[in-house]
Amino acid sequence: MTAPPAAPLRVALANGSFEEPAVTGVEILPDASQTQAAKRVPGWLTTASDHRIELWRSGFNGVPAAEGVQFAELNANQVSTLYQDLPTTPGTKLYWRLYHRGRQGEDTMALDIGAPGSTVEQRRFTDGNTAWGYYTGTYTVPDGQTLTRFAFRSVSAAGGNRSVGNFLDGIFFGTAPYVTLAKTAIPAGPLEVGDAVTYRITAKNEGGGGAENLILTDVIPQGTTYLPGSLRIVDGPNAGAKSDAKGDDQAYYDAQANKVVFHLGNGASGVEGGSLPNTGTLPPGTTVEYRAVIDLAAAGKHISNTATATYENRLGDTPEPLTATSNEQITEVKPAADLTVAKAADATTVTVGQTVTYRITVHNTGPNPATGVTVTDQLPDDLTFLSADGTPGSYDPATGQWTVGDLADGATATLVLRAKATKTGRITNTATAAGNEEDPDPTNNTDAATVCVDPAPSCCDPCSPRK
Ligand SMILES: [Ca+2]
Ligand SMILES: [Ca+2]
Ligand SMILES: [Ca+2]
Repeated sequence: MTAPPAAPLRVALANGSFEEPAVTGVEILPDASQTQAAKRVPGWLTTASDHRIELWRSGFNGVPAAEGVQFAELNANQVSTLYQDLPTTPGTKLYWRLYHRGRQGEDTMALDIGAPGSTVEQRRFTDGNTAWGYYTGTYTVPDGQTLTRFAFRSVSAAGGNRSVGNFLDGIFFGTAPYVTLAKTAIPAGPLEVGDAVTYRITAKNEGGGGAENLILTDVIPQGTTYLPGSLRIVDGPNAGAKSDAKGDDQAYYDAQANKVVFHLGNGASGVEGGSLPNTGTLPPGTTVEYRAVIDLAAAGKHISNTATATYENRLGDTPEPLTATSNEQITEVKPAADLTVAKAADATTVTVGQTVTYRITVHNTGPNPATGVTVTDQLPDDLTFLSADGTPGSYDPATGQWTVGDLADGATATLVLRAKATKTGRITNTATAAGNEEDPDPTNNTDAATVCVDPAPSCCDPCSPRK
């Protein structure tokens, strides 16, 4: 199993929507550095000497949140900067978006990004107190910068007091979504023709932003047949069994293209994919499965298959289409050989003392070579063994076993078996073939021949009841 490519280092703000911890009305709480405090604001730090951050509940003083039910005021008791420091990989493109609003009138704040201690102003935002302003942008991490500060600085506020005003909400700063797919087969194998195999695919978003319109597709592997009614989202959003029909839920089987399709993530529907949060929010990602039965054509081969997904990065101005490919899942299938047996006698009626000659053939209809082939044909007491010619192989009259050995795909072996009739009556005997490989059709492994033995000299029909 090949491993999927390693994901780039994820960058994502924590608590960017200020939803944690839940507050009533307005609360001024310790920042994330104050680990001794039971109730503090995770993710965010402030330059204020009292380490306090002000959170508002949506609707307090008539101000609605831009996203979720809470937002922040930039300064609590002091004029300060609100920030997070995030490990970054130089050269990485980071996306940011935010909502900003004035409190008493038009407030202005600056966004500073860079190494801690040497941040650079990216942009200023001025918004009034009647609506939230929405802004987006990008930032590419410079050479050598392995820690990046993302900071908001109060510039001015309508009331004249810089510690009042500048509401913030719905902030994202981080890397693009990056979906990884991991595929497994259960059981791992080797499997036999006719076995059912469960394919399970886990999608995780190792990026920062949500993976939008996430659609996973898996073409049913060559050498297998989709098992109807086996679509399931095992865990993650919209978990549960899904129908094969298209449009009624988050998955379907496309018989024409012979593929399964899953719409994944929050808000996924019968018509479009949803949004898969990053693994900081949803560590196990989301897992789907379906089942397939192994075809005879796959006998002795390897079944290999990869799943793919399409999704979008919507952090920028226009959606960026992205794809993900799983590891190649390989399942070994044991060889199979369909042996068939035919048996005939040279005459249907003989007299006591005459020789009966049987011709027994064993044929391998494949698809793989057969090994260790034997045909068991035990002569009944009323027949005395005379001779046997196997082509190939030899016949042991004591055990009744014809040891054929290997039989190539399409090959036939023949045994000519001669025996002397010693008693009148109807004699039926049977030849049965077996080999080391799985036989997908055991019903044709046996054949029988019947001979009537008359008394010598002939006087009557020995196969009719005696008088
Ligand atoms: Ca919020
Ligand atoms: Ca369906
Ligand atoms: Ca057979």
